[in-house]
Amino acid sequence: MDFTISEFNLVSHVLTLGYAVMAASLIFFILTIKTNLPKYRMSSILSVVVMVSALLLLFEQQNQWVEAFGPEGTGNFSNGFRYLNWLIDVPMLLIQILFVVGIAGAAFKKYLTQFATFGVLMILTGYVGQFYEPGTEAADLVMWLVWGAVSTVFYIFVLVLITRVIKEGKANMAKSKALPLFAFILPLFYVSWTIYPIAYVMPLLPDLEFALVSQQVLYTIADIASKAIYGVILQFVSSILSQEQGYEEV
Ligand code: RET
Repeated sequence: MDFTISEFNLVSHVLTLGYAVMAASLIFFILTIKTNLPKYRMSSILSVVVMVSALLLLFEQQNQWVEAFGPEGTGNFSNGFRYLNWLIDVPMLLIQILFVVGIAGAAFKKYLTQFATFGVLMILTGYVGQFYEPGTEAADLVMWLVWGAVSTVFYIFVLVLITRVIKEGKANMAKSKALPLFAFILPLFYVSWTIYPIAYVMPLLPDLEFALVSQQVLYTIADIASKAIYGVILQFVSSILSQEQGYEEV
């Protein structure tokens, strides 16, 4: 791989921005937890779990970029750390919204199991697939696309479930001032989560350097939107709902 200095620097800056946003958001979620009623606080706690995991794994991803393509680069770079991060974060992000929507009891257990199962299978099959990415040692176009397609099937299950959960949330918040903010989560979710499979297939482009730079930029945009912005919205929705239920921060 032959990156120009600008390409190398751009990816390095973007990866650093990624973990800096996770660090800043981590502080935000800790400091704002008390603006919420206790029943909503598990959402903030799960945001904290997501931020710590992303912070550490994205930091490692940035180190690997420098080791691979820096002045004494080894050329050994993969997105493996990201997949390990998603393995933790995907189930957490899907489960955290259940606390804000107010889904409890048997329905909570059902969603939790389905979210965790489909989320983990989506990431694991994608993880297997990325080993066959064009330009890598084990490059195999067919295997790469087939595993990507299997992962997409699980992704569609996730989309169906989250659409259902958000619909229930909208019904529960019909009379709340939080409704417009909460309603923003569905388009945010669809756009930010769909950037991941788009980034996955970027190496279909003929210019592999350009493809890999774009892939890192896209993954970072998706990470900031699906983890940090999503978490901040859920935090504000929870604090509006808490105020409407008569809660005042002590
Ligand atoms: C893969 C493989 C190719 C097919 C599909 C994928 C979907 C990935 C998604 C990842 C979401 C990650 C999130 C992480 C936040 O921490 C695995 C790239 C469909 C949707 C939200």
